[in-house]
Amino acid sequence: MGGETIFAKIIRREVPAKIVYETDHVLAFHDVNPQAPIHILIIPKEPIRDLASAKADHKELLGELLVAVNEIAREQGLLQDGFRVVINNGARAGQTVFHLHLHLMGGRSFAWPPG
Ligand code: DGP
Repeated sequence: MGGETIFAKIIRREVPAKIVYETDHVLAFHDVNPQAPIHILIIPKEPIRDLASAKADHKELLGELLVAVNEIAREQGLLQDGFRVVINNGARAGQTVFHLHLHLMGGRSFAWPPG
């Protein structure tokens, strides 16, 4: 249910995005509405609606997403300074695009708890 999202169009290059990383299964690009000096979205190419929809079959893919975060954080020079990784699951948690994505943010300090 729900149809495809803007991220499906980005994967197909029908909507432009500043892509920073791509493998067979994963794509990463700058967030159009950045909440930090560096704010990158890491997504599976497979249109999984949210984290809660991921199955045991997605174990390898979920691992690939975190490996991608790590590589991108290094490429963006964030390892020394620290960075934050966020998944919003569901509208109440702030999810607005229903295609699983990880937010990688860095270049500033972050409060905890996040509010
Ligand atoms: P979330 O609220 O967790 O669902 O995050 C969705 C993010 O997606 C939000 O930070 C803004 C970003 N976003 C929405 N539409 C586009 C788009 O067309 N291009 C890019 N690059 N980012 C988008």
